[in-house]
Order: sequence, then structure tokens, then C-alpha cells
Amino acid sequence: MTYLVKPKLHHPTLARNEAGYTRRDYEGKISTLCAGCGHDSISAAIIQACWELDIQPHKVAKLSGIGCSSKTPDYFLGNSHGFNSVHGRMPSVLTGANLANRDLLYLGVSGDGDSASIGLGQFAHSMRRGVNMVYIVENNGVYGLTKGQFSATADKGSKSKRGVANTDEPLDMIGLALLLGATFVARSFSGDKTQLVPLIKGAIQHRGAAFIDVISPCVAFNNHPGSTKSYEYVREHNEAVNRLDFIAERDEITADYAAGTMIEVVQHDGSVVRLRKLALDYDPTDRIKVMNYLQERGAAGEVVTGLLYVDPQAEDLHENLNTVETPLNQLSERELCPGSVALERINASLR
Ligand SMILES: Cc1ncc(C[n+]2csc(CCOP(=O)(O)OP(=O)(O)O)c2C)c(N)n1
Ligand code: SF4
Ligand SMILES: [Mg+2]
Repeated sequence: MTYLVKPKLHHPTLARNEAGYTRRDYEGKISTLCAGCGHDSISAAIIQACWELDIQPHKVAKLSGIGCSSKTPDYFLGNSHGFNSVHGRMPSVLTGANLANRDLLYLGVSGDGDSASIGLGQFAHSMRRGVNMVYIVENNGVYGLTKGQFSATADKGSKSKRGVANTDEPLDMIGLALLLGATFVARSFSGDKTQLVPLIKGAIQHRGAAFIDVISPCVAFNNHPGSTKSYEYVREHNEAVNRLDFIAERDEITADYAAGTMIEVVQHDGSVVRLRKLALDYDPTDRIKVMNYLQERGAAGEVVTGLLYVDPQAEDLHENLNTVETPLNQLSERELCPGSVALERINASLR
């Protein structure tokens, strides 16, 4: 938490988006994270994506748990709704808010400790329920806020700052998200804004559970030789399967890619995620093949990044529950409560 508010004044000629906002209108308070922390780059990417998509700040709800990563919603979208929940409990708070008001864009921001340790059960159920959200894990392999203990995503054999090797098997958030039915699954690196911004834009326009695992080095506790979550290690082992362009529904689609090296995924709202294939045989629409590919490349020591899996026709929790189009928080008591006669009928049918 910070109380340092950025000066509101900005240059009158700053570019405005279609919604009439400058990029600065999507910023938050001044970050108190360590200089060079990957999490700050992810905040910048979120700001960029929301500005470019002309999102109305008051139509966003950002939710988080506890950790340096979970502090970051204070540093972006200062004019949006926000709720900093309990450690590991962000997914259930987000699910409840989403059920009450389906009209907002839900942005869940969490850490590897928050989502892969204490909040693992919560993470799992929000994925399998297909909650319409963008769920970002800022993955640094450690509990940064509590001084750098290994988290559940730390690779076996990777070393702590003091040189102690981790003896536990790592938990792969991407593999889990795929297994649990997430319908937009991506991995990226906080140091690669060119890849991360279109991924966030694609996830925002996706209907269903969109999960992005962003490797985000902790410069204070996990950026040394022997770490597999350092800037140097990720840069050396990064294998991108595709490069993305995100094209909003209103934008013209121009064809400037060679046929056979590009696929276009049209999402339900008409937006297009255009993927330039780097691994030519990679098909991000085949869940089983993606899971096999990631296991194989992971065993070879590669950190595979890009849009790994997408189901453009995904159904979300509201569709599965057959809820009304009007957000529940806008319905009157008369519409929400069927009344005592209906209740009596239901009770009678159960006797
Ligand atoms: C119930 C509970 N248990 C433990 C803690 C202590 N704690 C605070 S943050 C944290 C881990 C944060 O790690 P992560 O989610 O990876 O965030 P990072 O700081 O690395 O970004 C822990 C264990 C807590 N705040 N609440
Ligand atoms: S301790 Fe690590 S995760 Fe926390 S702000 Fe510093 S660099 Fe970032
Ligand atoms: Mg962490």
C-alpha cells in the first residue's frame, strides 16, 4: 500500500484514445516495489492494453490477494474498482463479484505464492468454472513480500540467493490451467512488452477463464545465477511459439503475413487474435497436443511463451448457470425473489 499519489497534471497535448482518456488516466499511485521488479513492467503492460482498447476505467474491477504482486493494482487503473482481498482468496471474491455484476471487466492479479500455494484450491475452481476474467499470475518463484522463500513454482534444483537448492517438484500453473479447462492460456515474460501487451488485450476480449502466467523476476531475492526465474535465465531459455497481433473488432484487418505461417483466431466479440507461428507445427486450439508439447519442451529446459491455448467459442460461468443478461445487482427485489407461493411450491415438490 502506498500513499504517494502521482501528480494529476499532464501535458494538454497527450494523445487521447477513443474513450477520451490519455494513457496517464489509466495509471495508479506511485509504485513502492523495488526498482527493477518485473511486477512494475506488468502493471505498465496492463495500462497500455487498457488504454489501447479504449476501456472505460469505471467498467473494470481489479482484485488481488496478498504479496508484492497483489499490491500492484494500487499502481494502475486508479479510477477503477478494486479489492485487495485475503492471501489466496482473490478467486472466490472475484467469482462472487462477477456473479453479482457481469457488466464489469474482471482483472485478477496474483502471485505464485498467492495462487500456487495458499490459494491453489481457489485458483483451480475459478478455472474449472470458466469465470469470465483475466487472471494474471506474476510468477517470480519466491514469496517476495516475506523475503524470498521458495514458492511452489520454483524449479527443482534451482538455487536460492544463499545457494540452497530447492528439492521439491515445481507446480506448473500453465499445465494446471489447461487441465482445469481454462479457455485462454498464455505464458509471457515481464521483460517482453511486445508479447505481453497483445496477450493481455486478447485475454480481455476473451469470454471465459483467461489465464496468463507472466514470469516476473524478483530482483531482491531471485535474480542470481542458479535461479530459473531471473532475467538472464528467461532471456536465454525463452522459446516463443507465436507472435501476436491483437485486432479490435473496429480495426481493419490487413494481410501482411505469409500464408501458412499465420493463423487468425476470431473471438466471440469479433476481435481477432492474429498469431504468427514461430513453431510451425504448433496448434493453439488443440488442448491435448498443447499439453504434450509443453511437457516435451519443458523437459528440454525451454520456457515456452506465447498464446499457448485458446478456445474462441468458450462458454463462461454465466452461460453455464443460465443467468439473466441484466447484472443481478441491477434487479429489484421483486425480480430476484420469486415470492412465498413459489417457495411453497418448491418445498412441496421436495416432500
Ligand atoms: C494467511 C496468510 N499466510 C501467510 C501470509 C504471509 N505472506 C504474505 S505475502 C506471502 C507470499 C507472497 O508471495 P507471492 O504471492 O508469490 O507474491 P510476491 O511477493 O512474490 O509477488 C506470504 C506467505 C499472509 N499474509 N497471510
Ligand atoms: S521483493 Fe521482489 S517481488 Fe517484492 S518488490 Fe522487491 S523485487 Fe519485487
Ligand atoms: Mg512470488
